[in-house]
Amino acid sequence: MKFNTKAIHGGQHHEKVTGSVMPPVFQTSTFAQVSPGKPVGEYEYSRAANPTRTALEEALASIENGTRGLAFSSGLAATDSVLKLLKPGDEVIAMDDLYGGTYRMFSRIYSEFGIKFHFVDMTDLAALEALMNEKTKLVWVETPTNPLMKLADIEEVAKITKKYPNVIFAVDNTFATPYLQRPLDLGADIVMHSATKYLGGHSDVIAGALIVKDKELGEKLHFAQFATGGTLGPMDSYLVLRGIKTLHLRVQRHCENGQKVAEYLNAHPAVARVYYPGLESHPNHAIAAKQMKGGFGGMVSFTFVSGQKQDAVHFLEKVKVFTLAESLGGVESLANHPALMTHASIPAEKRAEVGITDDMVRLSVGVEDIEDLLQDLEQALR
Ligand code: P1T
Repeated sequence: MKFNTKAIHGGQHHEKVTGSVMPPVFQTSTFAQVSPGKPVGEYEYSRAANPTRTALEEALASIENGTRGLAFSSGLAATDSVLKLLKPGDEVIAMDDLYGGTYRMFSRIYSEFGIKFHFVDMTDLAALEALMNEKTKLVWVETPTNPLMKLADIEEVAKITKKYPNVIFAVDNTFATPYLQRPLDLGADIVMHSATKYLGGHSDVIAGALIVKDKELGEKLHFAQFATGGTLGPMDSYLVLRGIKTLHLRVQRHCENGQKVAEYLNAHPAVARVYYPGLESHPNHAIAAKQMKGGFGGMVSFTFVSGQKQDAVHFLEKVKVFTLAESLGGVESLANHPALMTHASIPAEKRAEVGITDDMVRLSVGVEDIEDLLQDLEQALR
């Protein structure tokens, strides 16, 4: 099956009793047993598994070309289950630009448990290779990154991690989506999503996902999830599954609009720098063209010629079609100030070191008419 067909049918089948085309929302915590330990069907308790969640998990595995999908109560709950595979003394090498909440979990929760984190710019493969050692257990990459839109070459990172048999290579594929980029096919061991974003696609659910090819790794991750409880509820599972059915259509439009917004901003006299992998001037454009198939996504960051935080703040107060809000990946356009909002949990010195400036705005370009989006940007920039 090709991608668009998989988005709609992958792992899906009619409900057995009524023929219902969409899976019912099995809004139940538990399932009857005929004798102790012998449930009526395949299910016992919804923390372990629930049929609506199973339908979503099979769709997730299908669209990322994995064998197992797991649906979590948030993107961070998904990441948390990966970190639970580690032990004190283990080392993690992570991209230096990450969603603020991921950075906060790594630096303030798991580093307290004796896990050592190295944050490095993985557009420089030699810098990654120099940090790899026998204690390295996890390499964590966002690509494109949030909010600087840097790209790591997944195939090249996998070649390095594969030299170390005990290293797991995980890719946060939230920004690219499996429509554009399938990390498991490029050598990653785990794909992670904030399903809150493009997979759900309608800004109405908080959810996360992990997808793997290796069955044993899938079992370990399911055990961590089941044993510590970060599972997605049936209604939210239904909403994400519903979202996935139009993922390909939405992402096509996000890419078209994203490219036009990036080009418009790039030519605007008030704009200093545009961060969008679809611009030829983007330092990692060649990697993007190689590993993102069919477009460059809907996320665009930019800074002001004035370099002034106040200009970014005023712009964000003025947008009307774009909504000033955290999050991304929904059909509606959103605008965000990373330093004050999504990345405020990263210390100011660290933000400055990585390049998240106070005059930076991040746009999640939605699927509205492009003329309305450009007019809105124009009036707010004015
Ligand atoms: O919010 P949650 O579903 O827990 O997902 C966390 C997360 C993980 N990875 C990436 C790349 C993300 O962007 C996020 C969440 N990000 C935002 C809320 C944001 O506005 O950037």
